[in-house]
Amino acid sequence: MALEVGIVGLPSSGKSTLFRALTGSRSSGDVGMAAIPDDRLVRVGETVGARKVTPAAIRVVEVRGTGPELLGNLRQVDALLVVLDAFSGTRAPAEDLETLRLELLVADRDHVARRLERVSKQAKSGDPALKREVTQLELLLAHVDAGASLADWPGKLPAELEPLTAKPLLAIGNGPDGIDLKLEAELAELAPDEASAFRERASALEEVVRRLTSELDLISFFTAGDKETRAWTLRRGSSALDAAATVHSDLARGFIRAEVIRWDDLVEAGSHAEAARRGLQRLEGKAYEVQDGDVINVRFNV
Ligand SMILES: Nc1nc2c(ncn2[C@@H]2O[C@H](COP(=O)(O)OP(=O)(O)O)[C@@H](O)[C@H]2O)c(=O)[nH]1
Ligand SMILES: [Mg+2]
Repeated sequence: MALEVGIVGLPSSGKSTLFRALTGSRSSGDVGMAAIPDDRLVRVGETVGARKVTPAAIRVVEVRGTGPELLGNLRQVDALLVVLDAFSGTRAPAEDLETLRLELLVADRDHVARRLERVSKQAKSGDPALKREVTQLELLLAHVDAGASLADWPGKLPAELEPLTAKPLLAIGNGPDGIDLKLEAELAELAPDEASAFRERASALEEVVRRLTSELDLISFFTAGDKETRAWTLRRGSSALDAAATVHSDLARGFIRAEVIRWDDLVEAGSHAEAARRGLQRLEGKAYEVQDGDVINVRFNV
């Protein structure tokens, strides 16, 4: 599954502008895809003569308000991007960030309260597991009502809760001292080379990818075919089997071995055959820990 981020912020902070800067799409829909720029992928694609080069992508979801119901659409995302108005001179970004955090807390409280209401009804059947959940939800609600966040809960949370307050949060100051989103949204419509001539710094997309990579501890691996060469993201520490599952469930189910080579070794050798001749390609099992920049070919059997 692709990485997913949610854009939140107060009205007119620049949410739609960030959406356009990341996805390059003119319309500000609710959901779009941002392609992760990666020079290594381009070089690997050239080396194997790929007819198609597909970057890894981030699914970007914009919510157009801060009510609990709208924010509730973000329970599946991997991280939240909070846009703060630092361009108009009329806002205090640090205060707006606190307001946003409070909205997330309220959305989580609302979520727990709704679930408690539903599970309480079901628990009337006498099911002991449901009764236990009611007790736990009551404790959680008291915890949140005391002003704490679900992220501070000492025990294990029911998995279905997916608290917003527990998600990594990247604050994006929209303005000349942070990311100039208005400029970035305009540049996102140009060809990358053309756009970079207007910039002194990294693009909004590069900056967001850099921060997400560090916050979520992500790595990239590549699959290199002449038909298609493609980049994928994983959490650091993931196994060859996880990598296989990212590409296709069949590859994980029928996993035999993974042929692994570092991307720069492949580029240096000039082809898979030459890399193999030089002994740069290894055979690894399911448990192998994938390294950033690995080129992986899964041998499988279904
Ligand atoms: N000057 C300036 N205006 C911006 C910037 N970002 C957004 N705006 C303007 O602020 C208004 C609201 O932006 P928008 O992205 O629609 O905000 P949203 O309500 O959070 O989606 C629009 O008119 C934008 O053109 C910026 O970095 N600089
Ligand atoms: Mg908007």
